[in-house]
Amino acid sequence: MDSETESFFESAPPLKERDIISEKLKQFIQNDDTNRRRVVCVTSGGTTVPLEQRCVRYIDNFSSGYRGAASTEYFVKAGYAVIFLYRRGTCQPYCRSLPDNAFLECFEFTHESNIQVRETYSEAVKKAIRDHHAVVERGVLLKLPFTTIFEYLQILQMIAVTTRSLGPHAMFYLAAAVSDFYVPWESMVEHKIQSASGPLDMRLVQVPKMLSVLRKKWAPMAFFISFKLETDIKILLEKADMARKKYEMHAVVANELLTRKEEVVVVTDNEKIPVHRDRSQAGSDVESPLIELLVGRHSVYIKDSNT
Ligand code: PAZ
Repeated sequence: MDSETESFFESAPPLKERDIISEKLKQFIQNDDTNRRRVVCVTSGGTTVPLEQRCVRYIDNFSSGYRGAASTEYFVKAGYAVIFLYRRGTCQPYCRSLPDNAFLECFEFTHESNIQVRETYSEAVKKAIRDHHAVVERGVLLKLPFTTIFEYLQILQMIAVTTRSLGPHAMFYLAAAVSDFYVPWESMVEHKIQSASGPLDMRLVQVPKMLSVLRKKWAPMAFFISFKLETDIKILLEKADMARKKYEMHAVVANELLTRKEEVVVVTDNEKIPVHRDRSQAGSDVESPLIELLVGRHSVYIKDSNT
């Protein structure tokens, strides 16, 4: 690890439940007698940057976690076991077709004051429960929540180190929107910042580029997909390709903020492949063809690694 990365981890607040997470991860990986199961770590949602140690205020970003939740469903369908590293409170797999306040909207009282599912939501609720129960029973989904940039990177490191034994069968699908700047723990005030002190003057430092360490040191055999988001379409593909080369990603998925649910471009070493939602199908999403494409590329990678 370079010195910036080391000092990030050394100064980060200790991860709560580190031992429990470590045990869950070990069991999840061992839950495979053939050791040939494909495992993908899907990261989802945005990391926060706390401004106070006893955090009242924080910097956040827009990510809803839809991409990660939808992709998780398609990876499970394709036979993968999924470690879903997600931001607390963001979109969850198998709940996408339910309303935000599903608990209140989907249910109603019967005449006998029991609870029943409203007719309009009946099929969506049944499907969500059926699909979710199936993955729980098969033990193919491990959900690990994070809130801050500190939690996210510490858990990601644990996942990488634990899945190393899977070699090329492990995939990282890094859809989370990760903060570029943060306040180091030791330079953060302990208590709530007081507005009476006048304008806020605060220095944010750059988050060390963990993709390099993740790819080269923590999980050197795994298959890596990262994401590049821009709001200016003119620089998107160039930036995606730069990231691919710099971090030696197997592919970078380029997307633009406003059209991210309609189309993405998968940038590899010799191609730029546009992937669209099937607009002729109501309720279709871009994640379905995207995961199909990436699963195919991962198969080739595994085959090539074994020869
Ligand atoms: O979470 P969401 O579905 O609202 O958005 C997905 C996304 C745009 C966060 C993801 O596709 C992505 O680009 N993640 C990486 C963002 C970045 O460049 O840091």
